Amino acid sequence: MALKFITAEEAASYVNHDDNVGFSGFTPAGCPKAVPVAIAHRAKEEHAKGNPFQIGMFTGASTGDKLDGELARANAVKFRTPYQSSKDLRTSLNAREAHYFDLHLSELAQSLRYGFLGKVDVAIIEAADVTEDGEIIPTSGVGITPTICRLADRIIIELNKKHPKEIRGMHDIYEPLDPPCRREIPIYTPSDRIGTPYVKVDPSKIVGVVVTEEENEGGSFSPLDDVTMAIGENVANFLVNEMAAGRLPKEFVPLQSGVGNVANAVLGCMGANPGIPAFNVYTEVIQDAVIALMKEGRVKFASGCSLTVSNDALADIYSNLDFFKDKLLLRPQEISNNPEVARRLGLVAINTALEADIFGNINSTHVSGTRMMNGIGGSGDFTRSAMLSIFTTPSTAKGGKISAFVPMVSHMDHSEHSVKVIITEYGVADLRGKSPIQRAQAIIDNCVHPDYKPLLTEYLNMGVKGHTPQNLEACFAFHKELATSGDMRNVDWSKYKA
Ligand code: 0RQ
Repeated sequence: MALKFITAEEAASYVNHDDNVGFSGFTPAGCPKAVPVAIAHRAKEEHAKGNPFQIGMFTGASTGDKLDGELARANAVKFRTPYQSSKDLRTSLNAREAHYFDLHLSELAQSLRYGFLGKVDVAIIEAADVTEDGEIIPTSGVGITPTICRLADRIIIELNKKHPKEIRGMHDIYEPLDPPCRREIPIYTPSDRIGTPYVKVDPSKIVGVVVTEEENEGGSFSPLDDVTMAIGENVANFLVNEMAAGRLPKEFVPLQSGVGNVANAVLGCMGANPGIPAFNVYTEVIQDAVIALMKEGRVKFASGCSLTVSNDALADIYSNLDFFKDKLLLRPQEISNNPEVARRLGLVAINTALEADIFGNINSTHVSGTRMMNGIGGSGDFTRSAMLSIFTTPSTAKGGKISAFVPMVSHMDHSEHSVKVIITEYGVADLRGKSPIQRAQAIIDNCVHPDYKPLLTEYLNMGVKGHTPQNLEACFAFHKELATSGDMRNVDWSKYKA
């Protein structure tokens, strides 16, 4: 069947008010750009005429500004799931202008198949190639592409010429069957291929192909500072000690690491540490540090859902495909983040906390318990199922006015039952096998900023009875103090003592 080539504006005309739209990609990698911008224009035009125009959005994870940013600014978002990190969308979610459902990333595709989230009307897919018989080669991120393509009534392809057709072979597309027919996902090492190198769709559903040459919306990393370097070194040294103690195999285990500067620094420090052998990565986002370590022979293979790399790193990969093609594999997020696979491979999972409490519970998402930051992302998929789940965080935020460690988290994403180790620039709190009071002591001794150690020690010693000595009158005193004086260091416990 011949493909129909259309403009982005024509493509946007296939998206109607109230439609649920699924987008390819994972982080800005692999997301469509031209069609979302055209949909945002259409929304603004309709709004100017006094007509409603808002869509429901299913994405892989966060997206680029041309997707989330444009649609949020056009007030075109009715509903959005799962992870986001757009400043403008965040503002809109926190103003409750758009409804946001924060979901574990591995669960989205099956939730769509199970019908939990409504219909998928349209799928908009960035592709490096598409054939007349319906074979789509994704670009640098996969996300939920296979599932939305299968479920959607209409498929729009953004054929982005910035991504070479020759990346065919870098993807492994697999969708599990649904219960009661589901079998094990047969991945036993990160490099195992279990699917096809393309997404196969019914070509009659492709309503049009928009040819683009859109630049990748690749971010950049801040220069490493003393805090991120110290966290990275503490993680690397901790892992070397774990190997020496025989708690990690000498061949090492595959690594999962979150996104951002800390994650990049951790990977860099692990690569530089001679005590850690060359390792494999089984993760969601493959960042710049992985690519650099691959070139040095320190990372042997990386399986992920996206190449969330700077434009320079992506250009490097594309101009050296012979080197990278047998070392990188991009999978749907249902597989890259699959708890079954994470448990089987025995991952070391490293994610970043927004806030932790002294008993080991983690808040990854809500500032002061109310304002959404980004979302849980894949952190829950991995934390619960990894062999060793580590959270990293700088000990303070906002110049020391906020302690990353509080008596009780103001929102909980990962509980004390899943979190095994917490690491800051000051050191490592190993929480395994410890009672609540022992965990609190380990965190205060090893991770908390010196300004907050006396305050948290005093909290622990208030004489509250019970297994976990939470003072229900005082457990949010840090947050209340931040709201009133703007500095958690001003907490005065005498106000809370009888
Ligand atoms: O604010 O940007 O205004 O300076 O939060 O903090 O230290 O720069 O760290 O960029 O790695 O983000 C948890 C949000 C950390 C992220 C979080 C302020 C701080 C700064 C960012 P500014 P940093 P990062 C992979 C796996 C959840 C999901 C996850 C995240 C800004 O890592 O979203 O792990 N993780 N997914 O000043 C108020 C606090 C604060 C605070 C930090 N306690 N209160 N503000 N900040 N702590 C992703 C995917 O799955 C795709």
